[in-house]
Amino acid sequence: MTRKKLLVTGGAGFIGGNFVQYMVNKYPQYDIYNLDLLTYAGDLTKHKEIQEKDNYFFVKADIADRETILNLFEKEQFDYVIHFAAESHVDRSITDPEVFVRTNVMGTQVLLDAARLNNITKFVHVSTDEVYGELDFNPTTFFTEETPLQPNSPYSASKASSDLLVRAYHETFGLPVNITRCSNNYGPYHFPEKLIPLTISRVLNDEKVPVYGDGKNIRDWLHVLDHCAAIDLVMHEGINGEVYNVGGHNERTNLEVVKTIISTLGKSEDLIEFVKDRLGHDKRYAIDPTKLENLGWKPTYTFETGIAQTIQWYLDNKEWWEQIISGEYQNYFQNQYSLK
Ligand code: NAD
Ligand code: TDX
Repeated sequence: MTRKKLLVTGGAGFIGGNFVQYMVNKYPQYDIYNLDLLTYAGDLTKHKEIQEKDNYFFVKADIADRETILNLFEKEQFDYVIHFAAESHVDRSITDPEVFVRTNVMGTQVLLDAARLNNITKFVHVSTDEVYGELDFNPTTFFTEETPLQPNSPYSASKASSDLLVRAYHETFGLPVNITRCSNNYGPYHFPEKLIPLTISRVLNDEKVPVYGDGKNIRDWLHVLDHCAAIDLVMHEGINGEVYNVGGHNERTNLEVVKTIISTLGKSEDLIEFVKDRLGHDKRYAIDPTKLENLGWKPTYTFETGIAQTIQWYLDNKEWWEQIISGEYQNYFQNQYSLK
């Protein structure tokens, strides 16, 4: 039997990186190709335990480079494409939106063309709940797959645009696609510009933690390994053309998240500093995952078990995040925040 070939884009990043490791270990019978441009958010040191495996391959490429991508697809004849590669940080999309359109919209369109011309079995587009805009604080309202798209940031607008292209390639060309829209992920290898790893790394260094506005905005936290299992399921069992929301009902205010980390690490809440709010800051995200649960998915982490495991991981893997925050990240941090 010929081996299945799986192309994972963005596999040097946070979620794509966890997914590559999960798939390489779970499916020795699949060849897993990790395609990544290695931007500031990509790093391959996380893959030292799988890089020698026979079923893992790395390709350095830009998803928006049409010629390279078309040649690669023609040569390798992938069965599955799982598309994570993106510019992913909302704050960066506020200061520099252009690269978000190039990578998230144009890059996705190049991949869709390559997939369409090479008869793939499935294209899974990893999107976000942010495309739905924001919810109010009424705890009984949730995003479903039917919620209209109302993105508020340049990041979420670029993701919504890519979602619409994926949908159109299914309707127009019959491309076998799924779109997944997940809530905020957290877990190992989360880049320290995002709230949870930023807080853990700064608290461990006894540095101030910037909380936007009043800290009452709500996010719905999903452990990255529960997300990986969801994508594995959608890839194999998802009905072509369908959207699946991924989330585990773990809503917390930002302040609750920051205080949980501070108390777990035995530090003082004096480290919290309220700073200027994010522009267009979405109030609340919360996912109704019923459709995916009906397909057979169930999260295994609660926020309590997941955050404890994640904090421990950052304690055990200091060299990984210290190497990141000591480089170009310093300039980013100084420009983004004016902390005392
Ligand atoms: P990340 O920023 O950690 O990683 C993105 C990866 O994409 C990096 O390895 C980067 O080098 C690569 N990349 C960027 N531009 C590229 C290009 N032009 N060509 C090839 N590779 C390129 O992102 P993440 O947090 O792992 O998010 C992965 C996906 O999941 C994104 O599509 C994001 O929109 C989506 N998502 C993330 C979250 C979250 O909480 N992190 C939640 C919902 C959805
Ligand atoms: O320094 C900070 N202070 C702060 O209060 C940062 C970085 C964030 N925040 C707040 C803003 C948000 O309400 O914390 C919340 C979480 O912020 P981020 O970690 O930047 O995530 P968010 O903007 O919610 O987006 C994330 O989830 C959806 C991912 O980065 C996106 O890629 C994904 O689509």
